[in-house]
Amino acid sequence: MTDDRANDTAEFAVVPARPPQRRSVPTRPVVVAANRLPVTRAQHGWAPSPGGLVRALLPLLRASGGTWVGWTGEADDAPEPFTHDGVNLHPVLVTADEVQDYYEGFANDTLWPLYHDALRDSTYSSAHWAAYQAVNQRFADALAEVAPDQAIVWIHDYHLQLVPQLLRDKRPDLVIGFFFHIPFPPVELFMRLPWRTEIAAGLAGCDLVGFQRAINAANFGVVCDELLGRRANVGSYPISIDVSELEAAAAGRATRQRSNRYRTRLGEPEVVLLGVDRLDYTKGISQRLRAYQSLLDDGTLETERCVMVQVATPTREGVEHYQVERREIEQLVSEINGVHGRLGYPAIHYLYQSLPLDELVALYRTGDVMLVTPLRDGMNLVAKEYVTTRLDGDGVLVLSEFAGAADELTDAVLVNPHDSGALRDAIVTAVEMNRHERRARMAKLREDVRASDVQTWADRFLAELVATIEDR
Ligand code: ADQ
Repeated sequence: MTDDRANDTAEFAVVPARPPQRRSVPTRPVVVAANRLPVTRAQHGWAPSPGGLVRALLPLLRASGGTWVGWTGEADDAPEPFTHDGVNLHPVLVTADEVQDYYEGFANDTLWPLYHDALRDSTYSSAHWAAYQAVNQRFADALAEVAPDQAIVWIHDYHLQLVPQLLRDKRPDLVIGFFFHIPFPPVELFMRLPWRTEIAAGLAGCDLVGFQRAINAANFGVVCDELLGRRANVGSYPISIDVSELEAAAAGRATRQRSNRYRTRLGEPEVVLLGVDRLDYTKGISQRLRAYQSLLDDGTLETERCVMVQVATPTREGVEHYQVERREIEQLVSEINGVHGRLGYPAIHYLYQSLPLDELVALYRTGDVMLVTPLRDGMNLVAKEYVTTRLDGDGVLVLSEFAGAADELTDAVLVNPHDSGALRDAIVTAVEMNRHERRARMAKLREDVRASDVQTWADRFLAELVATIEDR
């Protein structure tokens, strides 16, 4: 990399990604169910949770008089239903025991690892299963109570797989859709689950089950066929981000100035390598750090030239696999800095923190090489956020083939992160890529994300869900 990225100030003009139009979206009221409500408790009242999903769905709920059903995120906390910013919110109780057994236990220590290629051993506990059933029943009861006649109910993610059939039994008038944010595993792995038939039957209560990738939909099709002897209505609906929001956050002098300050604080390196993930073993952070370490060890990369920044958001700290992963990452960071750091210039800057959007975006603008190398990921929004914020048209995305985003973002440097040699090669390719190729690839990546934002995703899923009942 020989040219000076920091001096490159030409930026794409920011125009709205898509006019705010509603297409064939439902005339029926929409009710959303997700493990978490779209708000969290703040010092005074409630604050909206960040994220494209919330921004995409709230206008729909507001316009249709619909409701969002979910947990506040705190144990034993179930306030009366309330309205926030024009949207009806219906809290569902999760007790302290259920946080352990339903949330940390069944959802995040049974289903999460199994659905992510069994990257870690799952726990199979009948007490956890009983809590999962109880919470799913509570969600189904709440939905049956709040859903208006003939409403559309859109259920999100692996925490709530039993809800569709439980709800269908109580309310046959409803249109029920489900979206998996995480992968759905191949039948060989799914069959390990002692409660596989109950879960498949729970999902089969839907009119439409949506997945991130076609392969996930096909996996579920096989499971339905083998366990239930029937076909399911499935489709792939790759989720995206709120392009306008991210572009607006990235535009303007404040972001550029912040990014320049970051670069100065990093010691004006020629190349900043960046990783931003939840601290989850599926994200491949330790494999990425080892690849960087080995490139420093053999002198392929030098700290006079490169620096790495890894931001890891605290997550699921009550689950042991996460505690182990954190220890491993922090051990690696300290080994790398111990051997390769210089006074005042660590080889890797590590933050175990969640960052506000303006800082995150400035960091994306500082990262010359973005390393998104999960071992398995439903989609991965960080990859889409990175290219969307690169209004300067520069930057290289290294992207795992095992992230759903790889289906769309084919102009990234694609890599198999299970192959340590390939990971090393991909990093070197990205670091050495010439300016012409960087800009050509980034232009295509930005086009790909702009072509389909989170609103398009929600509109498409709901339109296809409503279409399914015409065949009923
Ligand atoms: P996640 O596994 O949480 O989501 P991802 O898609 O990468 O993964 O989304 C993470 C979000 O958190 C991004 O919006 C990112 O900006 C934000 N984030 C990450 N680190 C942060 C930090 N340190 N500070 C602040 N924000 C941070 C699940 C699935 C994914 C799928 C999404 C959406 O696992 O595969 O893409 O749902 O369907």
